[in-house]
Amino acid sequence: MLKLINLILITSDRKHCSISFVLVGVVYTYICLVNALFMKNIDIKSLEEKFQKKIDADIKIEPNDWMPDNYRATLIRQISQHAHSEIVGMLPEGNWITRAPNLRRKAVLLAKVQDEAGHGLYLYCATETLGADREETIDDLHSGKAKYSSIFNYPTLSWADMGAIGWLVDGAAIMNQVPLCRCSYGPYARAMVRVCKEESFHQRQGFEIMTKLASGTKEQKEMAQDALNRFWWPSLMMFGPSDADSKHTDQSMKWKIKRHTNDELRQQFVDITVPQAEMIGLTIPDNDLKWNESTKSYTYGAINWDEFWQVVGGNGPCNKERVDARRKAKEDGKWVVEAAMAFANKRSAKKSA
Ligand code: FAQ
Repeated sequence: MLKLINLILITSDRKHCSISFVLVGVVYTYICLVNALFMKNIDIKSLEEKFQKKIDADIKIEPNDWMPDNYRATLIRQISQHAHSEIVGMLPEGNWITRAPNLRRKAVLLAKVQDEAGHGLYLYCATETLGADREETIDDLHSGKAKYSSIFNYPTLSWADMGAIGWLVDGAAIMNQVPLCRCSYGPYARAMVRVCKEESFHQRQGFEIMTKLASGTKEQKEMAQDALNRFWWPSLMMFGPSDADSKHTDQSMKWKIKRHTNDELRQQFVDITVPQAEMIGLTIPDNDLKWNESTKSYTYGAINWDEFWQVVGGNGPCNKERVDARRKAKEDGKWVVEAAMAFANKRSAKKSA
């Protein structure tokens, strides 16, 4: 660079000399910028390599560790969708608390719905460890920007639906969430351990309701069969699109956020659930369902993916009702937040006085 400046000084008159200096300055700044960008890319590449090595060695990623931006964004999307699902998932069952057939059933259902609220709270906390703002996350649900599980956009028409939700929906949730206990992101994995313990209680209470109804009067058995008919296919859809259409699976598996593909988990769910239905004398509503001796698993009929994408896109039977209920809950609960804040402020003012 100095040689170049010297050459300009020797060979140029005053006017050309200053133009040349400007040009040299521009070229120099450009070279510096390209260099900085190149170095930054090398730095990020080596950080990414170190990060992937940790993942490959099954070392958990913790909130203060370096992580690629897309890993963070994928987790915020998945965990917040999961949190919203727990909270919206309280609505279809909450609808039956006042109509439970006896005190025992009412107490159990109440406890289950409270558990879902707890799951939502752990999961919102997990998104906060990634830098997400809880209020913004919840606003995204209320504005329709954020997704939540498609299953909760179906109505609960009879008491047997409480059985079907516990048995099938919590059953599918466990199938999907047990592997999440080994997710590479520490706070999510740890939250899932407790969530799965509670979900397995939920699954058993649902199966118990179905067993009782299926062995009850003709009307009760019909009610149980009707609930199974309506919840079977939406439960299979809970696992997400088929692997061919799942845009996140490949990367999420490399990062060990997901440990199995959507289709693998769906198949495991079918294989476990079909014998349970047979055991209680109910029929899975699928004419193409048959045991495949060579794969030692069930082949099942075609899933209506058009229905799935309609529901995910906001056009399911209850999408509007669900989001409206959550918005109303926020509005109605404003005074509680204000009272809690006033109390907290008063207490901290007292402490500092
Ligand atoms: N509903 O590329 P993929 C429960 C979206 S909790 C709506 O395959 P990914 C407890 C997906 O977000 C139930 N949207 O995505 C309970 C993505 O959206 P984008 C919830 C869905 O993430 C029981 C796009 O489609 N559980 O039930 C659904 O790799 C009883 C492409 O999909 C969890 O959230 C769906 N079913 O795999 C409560 C578990 N499936 O990016 C009350 C954690 C996919 O285009 C009562 N989540 N999408 O905006 C996961 O394991 C994954 O996120 C999957 C989807 C497997 C759900």
